[in-house]
Amino acid sequence: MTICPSLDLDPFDEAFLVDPFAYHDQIRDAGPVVWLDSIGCYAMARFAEVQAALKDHGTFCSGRGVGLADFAREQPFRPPSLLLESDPPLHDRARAIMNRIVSLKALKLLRAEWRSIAENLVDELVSRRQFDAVTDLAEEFPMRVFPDIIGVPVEGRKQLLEYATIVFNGFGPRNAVFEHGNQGKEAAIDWVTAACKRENLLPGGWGMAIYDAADRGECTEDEAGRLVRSFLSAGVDTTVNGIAHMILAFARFPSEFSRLRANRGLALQAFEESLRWDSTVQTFFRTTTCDTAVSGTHIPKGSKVLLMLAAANRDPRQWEVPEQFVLNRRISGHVGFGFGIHQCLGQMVARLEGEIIATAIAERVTEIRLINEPVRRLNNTLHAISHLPVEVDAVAKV
Ligand code: OVV
Repeated sequence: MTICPSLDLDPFDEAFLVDPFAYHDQIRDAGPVVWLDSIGCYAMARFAEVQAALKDHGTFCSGRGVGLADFAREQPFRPPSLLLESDPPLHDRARAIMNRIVSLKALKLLRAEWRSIAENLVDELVSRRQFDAVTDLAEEFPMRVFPDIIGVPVEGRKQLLEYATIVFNGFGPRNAVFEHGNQGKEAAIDWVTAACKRENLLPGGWGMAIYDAADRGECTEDEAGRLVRSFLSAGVDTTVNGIAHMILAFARFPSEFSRLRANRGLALQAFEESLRWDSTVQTFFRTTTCDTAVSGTHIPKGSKVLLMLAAANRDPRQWEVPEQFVLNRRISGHVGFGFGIHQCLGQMVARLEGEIIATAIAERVTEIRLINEPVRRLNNTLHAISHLPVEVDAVAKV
């Protein structure tokens, strides 16, 4: 057995959260598994070990929470998610209900309408030349399409973004980012709790479809509400920041954006690669169910292990020039959506949103320039941007 190296580094302090990529080499190079004194847990940042741990859900479980808090010792701040914070067989039963709702067939129905919403939005932004790629685009587009699909009340939908901040900060320690980020957002919890109820969901939406499953006896009424909550927790801020970082990639790598303009068939690849390049969900934890060994390093039973997805997605052991956004690389297997049984349930929704935005931009814009550096919004889990002022050149009208 190798000795596990100990690092004096806090992956949730402000300097780290501002620029996590500046610290990943240190963690990856220290060893396949490291001990982080700052938070008192193990961490993995190399691609091979992160992917293997995600695959081995029997050893690296989710039911004790995927944040720093161990649900076996601490009361979670909300009832655990039946999908994210659960293990088989409960997880698989919940996932099956959701998979039937978020189906290829359901998504096919959305494409044409989402395209026209994206085209109208991008037309308007291009005519302005200068806009905020976060507030005017990356937040605006998902907010125009996603809440309608779930069928939540129109009044107060902005609360979805505030709620996501609370949820994703909650996976980290109770640090300054958690305290400041969550301040004044308490009302969002009440709004989401109400929005998950049967009587507040619109007929025909994915939210009500879960209650239909409850009516067929597939889950209880309480479970149905909690599954709606998963849609509302995971469905907005993730795609917001995925789209924001894709636009940032287009601005930082103009030759790759030109390549996309020359071949719009690369739109989906562009979104996928942007997710590898700057992974929205930076980290999730697992808890070991038994003593185990990872590449020769012993990890005792009941340990919290930080899986650094974003670091794995830039591991030079796996990727060539990982810090560069490159459209034509072989990208399958990246862990931006996770891997294994918990792999992102909404990944097809996210991809559809990303592909549609990449296409609409590539059709209308020849160049995207940053007017200012991105303004970061620190979050314990998400790599997030609050403002991204850009200037675009419109495609010449013929
Ligand atoms: C992937 C994710 C993030 C946050 C919340 C949930 C899932 C949930 O299932 O509630």
